[in-house]
Amino acid sequence: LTRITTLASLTLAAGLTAGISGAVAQTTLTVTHSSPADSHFGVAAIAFKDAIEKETDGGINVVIQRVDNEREAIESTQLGAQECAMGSAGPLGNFIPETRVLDVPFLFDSYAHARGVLDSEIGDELLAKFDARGLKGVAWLENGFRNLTTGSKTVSGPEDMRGMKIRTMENEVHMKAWQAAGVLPTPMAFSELPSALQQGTVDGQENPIPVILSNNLDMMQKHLYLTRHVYSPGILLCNLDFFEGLDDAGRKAVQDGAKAAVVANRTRVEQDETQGIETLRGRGIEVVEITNRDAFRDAMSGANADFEAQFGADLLKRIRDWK
Ligand code: EAX
Repeated sequence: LTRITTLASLTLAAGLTAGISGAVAQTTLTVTHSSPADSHFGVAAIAFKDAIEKETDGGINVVIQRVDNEREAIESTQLGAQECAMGSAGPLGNFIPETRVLDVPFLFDSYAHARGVLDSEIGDELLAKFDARGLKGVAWLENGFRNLTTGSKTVSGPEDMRGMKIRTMENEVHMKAWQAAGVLPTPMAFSELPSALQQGTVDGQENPIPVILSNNLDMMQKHLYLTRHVYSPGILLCNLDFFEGLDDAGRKAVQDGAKAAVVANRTRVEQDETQGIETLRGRGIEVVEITNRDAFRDAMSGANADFEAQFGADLLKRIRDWK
């Protein structure tokens, strides 16, 4: 009798387990980003989640989490403590050095140029480098062209930037280019920026319109110069073992989710680049169009020989000439 009871309860327990986990096991995918929900990365995360959950009928449950530090989010994805991360590609070169080529100032002329390169085999070749570092490069997102903002100091040409302390991302290509222009680059995580601006530890910072807008950086700065000095890609990456551990349908759902994220992200960047600039102007920051953009290009070009040595003149030319 005892034995029969045991068998019956084992069967019952097995049945319950199957019942709880459903017909197909549910997988949780946590994706982090460091921007407000109402931003170019916030809407991308929501599009990613909605598309994946719909396609897998809830088989993959996507949890969106906001974190402070983009570099730490990549690290934690690499270690498998979280499944995926999205955000600016600013700290990415510290993990996948080959991607640093994209950070060269004045490399891209327009959004169409940058998107064209990232969507081409050049972008795919770079994504393929992630595997060797335990990461799956799922898709290139977009942060946008970066613009200079300052507090009390004003800038009418690049010579006015000499000696200024400008907060940069933890990105050595950006830092080298600023140094070439005589700026004192001050790298720090984005989460440290508001207090650095408020306390006057730095004279200014540089970020794309979607970032300035969604984080209200105009409240801490007086002047916005539309320098568009460097294109800042975004990235969606996942832990490689996690991605490869999914079945075919799961991997396809993540890739389709990424496509939806790219569309939502780019659409929002475009909207911010038009209406967003007007919103900023209306809120009171001085918005200055740059007519001498070539002078800024020349001022930052002192590091170009270094970049050619580091990335190869051929690759740089291939990107610059991309049609
Ligand atoms: O992800 O660190 C930065 O300046 C980034 O552009 C920002 O956090 C958006």
